[in-house]
Amino acid sequence: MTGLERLHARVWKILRPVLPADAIVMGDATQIVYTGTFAMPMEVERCWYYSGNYCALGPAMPMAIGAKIGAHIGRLIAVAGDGGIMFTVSELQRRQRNASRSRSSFGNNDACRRSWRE
Ligand SMILES: Cc1ncc(C[n+]2csc(CCOP(=O)(O)OP(=O)(O)O)c2C)c(N)n1
Repeated sequence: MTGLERLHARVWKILRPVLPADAIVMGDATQIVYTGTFAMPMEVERCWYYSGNYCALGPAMPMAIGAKIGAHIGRLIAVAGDGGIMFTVSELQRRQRNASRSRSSFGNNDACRRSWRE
């Protein structure tokens, strides 16, 4: 693992015991989620989601809100980078109104701004 992957793996290691086994993780196309695909131990089926097939930025927050409201999922987190969340940042307002018990984490590693500037 690279140094960054080790750091991300530590985050997942801290998160795992504080999340119920059936908690859902909605991941965006972001480095910490890529690491989570092999570093986050998921014991219950259909609890780990990320846009791996098309690698689209932005679906984590809308998917989390949809699961919370539509499927009444109990514990759920959305994990998105600072670039990915900007695709759906207005969804935060909807979350506040309709799904305020969900949690989200946005990692700002400045990589998007750097790549868009180059
Ligand atoms: C809709 C869409 N636009 C552009 C991309 C290309 N893309 C993939 S990852 C990425 C950067 C994501 O940055 P951030 O959310 O900050 O996550 P990081 O990987 O830096 O942790 C970009 C622009 C994409 N996958 N989907």
